[in-house]
Amino acid sequence: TAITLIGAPSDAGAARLGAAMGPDALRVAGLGPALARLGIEVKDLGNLAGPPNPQAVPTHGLRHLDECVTWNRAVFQAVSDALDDARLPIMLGGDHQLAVGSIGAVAHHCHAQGKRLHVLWLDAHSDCNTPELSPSGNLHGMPVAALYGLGPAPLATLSGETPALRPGDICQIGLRSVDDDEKRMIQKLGLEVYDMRAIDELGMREIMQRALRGLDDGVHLHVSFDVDFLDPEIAPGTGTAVRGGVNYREAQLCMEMIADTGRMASLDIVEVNPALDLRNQTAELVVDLVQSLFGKSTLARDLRR
Ligand code: DIR
Ligand code: MN
Ligand code: MN
Ligand code: MN
Repeated sequence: TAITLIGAPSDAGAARLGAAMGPDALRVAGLGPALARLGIEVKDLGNLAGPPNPQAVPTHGLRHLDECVTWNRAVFQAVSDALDDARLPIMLGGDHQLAVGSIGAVAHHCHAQGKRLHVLWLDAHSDCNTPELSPSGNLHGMPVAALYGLGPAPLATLSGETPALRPGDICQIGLRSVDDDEKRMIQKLGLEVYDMRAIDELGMREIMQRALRGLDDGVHLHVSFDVDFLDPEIAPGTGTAVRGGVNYREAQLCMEMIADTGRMASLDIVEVNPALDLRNQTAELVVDLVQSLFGKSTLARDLRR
């Protein structure tokens, strides 16, 4: 694999400012060199350009739609270009609404290549609100609905594959904050969800075995990693931290089991907010975990090809 890092410094979809500094916090924490040390070729495209956060109030159930659409179009293009060059794109957010562009590009690519898309959504939240359902109006709570063709048309149709995702294409892990209407949406969309209770009851190993079932070589695995998946005690630098998240060992096992499949072909790292962090520890933790995601392990292992 060869990796392309794509910085997408936008926090227009979030409640709080600061996630726009996420790509640079990850660079300061040494993401590119850490991957290069694993023997992977890494190209950093730097940051995409886009509109600033207007800090407006919500209208018609959402805010900053035009800005978010512009950012997602830029992400869609950059991720598409990387995939066309047979490279593995890592989209560095920025807030999670940018996954509309990145996963849209991946869905488009899979359609063209005859691959089946499987998305692992690691998050404290389900992100399947629509403007009608959302209590906040923040678009980072809506990307999953948009990828299922719901919500504002410019986002729902952004990839040209509408819907970009179909039932069974996504599996969500780590949820512990879901709005009341969102619970119904999870059922309506038929999302496969493993919340924190499931992780408590079954353990991360069993959850990951279920989440990674059936990944043959016809599957493109996309991982969308919202860092609020992690417990705020270890990852405080994020805008909507929720207590009771995934701990360090669970996170490592999660990443290692994904690496063992050898199927991950694209990645989002979103919602790192250095303005809320302590000495960049969240970005540093993410770099550590992403090394495991790309195959770093304590012992030599035969599992991986
Ligand atoms: C909440 C929070 N469900 C909302 N969502 C977040 O605003 O829709 N997603 N933080 O990452
Ligand atoms: Mn999210
Ligand atoms: Mn989240
Ligand atoms: Mn699937």
